[in-house]
Amino acid sequence: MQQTLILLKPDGVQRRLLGEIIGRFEHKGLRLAGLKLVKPSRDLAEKHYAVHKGKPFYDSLLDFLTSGPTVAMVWEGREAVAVARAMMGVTDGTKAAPATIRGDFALSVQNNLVHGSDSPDNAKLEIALWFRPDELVSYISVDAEWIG
Ligand code: D4T
Repeated sequence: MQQTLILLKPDGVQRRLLGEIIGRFEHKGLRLAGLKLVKPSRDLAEKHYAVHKGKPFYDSLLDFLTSGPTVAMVWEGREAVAVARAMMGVTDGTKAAPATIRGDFALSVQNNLVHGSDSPDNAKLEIALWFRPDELVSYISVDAEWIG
């Protein structure tokens, strides 16, 4: 079963969109395997966004991610990485399609509410960064046969 790391970034928590956004992943049929509220340290934020080090927006991005509580989640299901990315919409909220999370709730590029892993390999690395193995819960959902 494929897993993906989803972050509800500090703007999502501050704007009280947690329930709305968790509901979307839940209703899609993905299964929650891990969930916690974190105020990310600079070290964690640097590791998470290491690929962007040196880019003009890097420092501002780290300030943003460390500015307040973030909800870290692991969602799993068939093609979970691609499914979650499609549900999030493109990075720039002004260009994200309606009915995506960013399309419905974001105008900003930086403050775009959610992060989702961009490949199954990166998902594994990111999940290991944000969660200890014993913080993830493995179980069978009772509606699994209906959801596929
Ligand atoms: P994440 O990684 O947060 O899921 O976002 P994306 O996958 O959609 O976008 P990304 O990796 O290209 O960018 C990561 C993060 O940086 C912010 N950002 C990006 C920014 O502030 N200014 C910029 O010009 C870009 C390209 C937004 C998301």
